[in-house]
Amino acid sequence: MWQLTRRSWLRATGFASLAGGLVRGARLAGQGKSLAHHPPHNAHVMGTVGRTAPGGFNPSTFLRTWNFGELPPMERAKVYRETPRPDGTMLREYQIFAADREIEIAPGMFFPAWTYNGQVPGPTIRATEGDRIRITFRNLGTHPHSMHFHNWHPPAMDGALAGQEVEPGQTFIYEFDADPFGLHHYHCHTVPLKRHIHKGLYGAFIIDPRASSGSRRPADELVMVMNAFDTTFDAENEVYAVNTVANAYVHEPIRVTVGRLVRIYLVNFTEFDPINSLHLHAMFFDVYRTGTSLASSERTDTIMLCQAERAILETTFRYPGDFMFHAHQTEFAELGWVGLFRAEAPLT
Ligand SMILES: [Cu+2]
Repeated sequence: MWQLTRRSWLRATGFASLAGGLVRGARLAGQGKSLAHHPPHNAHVMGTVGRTAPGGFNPSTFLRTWNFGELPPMERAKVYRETPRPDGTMLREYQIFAADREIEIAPGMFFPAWTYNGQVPGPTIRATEGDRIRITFRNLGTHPHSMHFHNWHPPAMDGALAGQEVEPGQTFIYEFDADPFGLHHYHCHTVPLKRHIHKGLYGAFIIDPRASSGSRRPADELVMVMNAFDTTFDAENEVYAVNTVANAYVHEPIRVTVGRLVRIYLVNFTEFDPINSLHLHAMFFDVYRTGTSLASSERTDTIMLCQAERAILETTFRYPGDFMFHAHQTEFAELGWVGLFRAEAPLT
């Protein structure tokens, strides 16, 4: 069993060798293969050694995926369907299930998660303002769960009120209109809430403005959910990340193009810490808090969000090269919440 506390973890591993702690403390993914034999790459930044197993959750794919766009058409049709309606809006139908699953949060390090559709964060749901959303939610897990959306909806669809837990083996259909436009999210609202959220039951929910509300400029769009994992069950996190896997974007930098607008959908689902933040090196970005306005409220290089807060960030890379981004609670960064953008000149 995992014995390090967060503080002893920090003492044991230090700034540049988180991987040592991971290798010591974690079950190894590879059979008989020591991760410690791999030379640390990107050793100039703090990080983990090795990669998570292929075939599992891929943070790079997750970044640019919504409405199950990563799946082959036949597979996608089993979980997502869109039907045009006479008024020009869309009926969007989703199949979402809750299931217990061990997930890999750093190379060789597993966390007993509760998931939506087997992944943490859950699938990103995306609609246009005015669309109708219908979600068939099946609880295949071992505890009561629900889906609680942050948007306008009638109380019967809240997923948080007495009697709205969905028992194991049961199904509930959530149905509501996509309103208001903005960056929202969903999460389980079963008590004890902090445990149900922390175990992994949350996801991003994007509502694009309808034409009459205006539009956002075309951009390279990225979904980033800040999260963390308490691997010792002492209500303190040992591993921090954006999109679950510690240091994932150090090992596989997010490739962006110089001169092209980048839009980040940033959601904070960190449990046990009051806030989380994102700082982008050498650049500034425009902030649209909750995404409910098309006018930016702020231009900065650091944004702080409490749990369930979210913001759309827009920026354009001026220079080619690597740009670090991380939580500016530096302790979080040292425990996995750091990544890189790799900006490349556009193809001519
Ligand atoms: Cu739950």
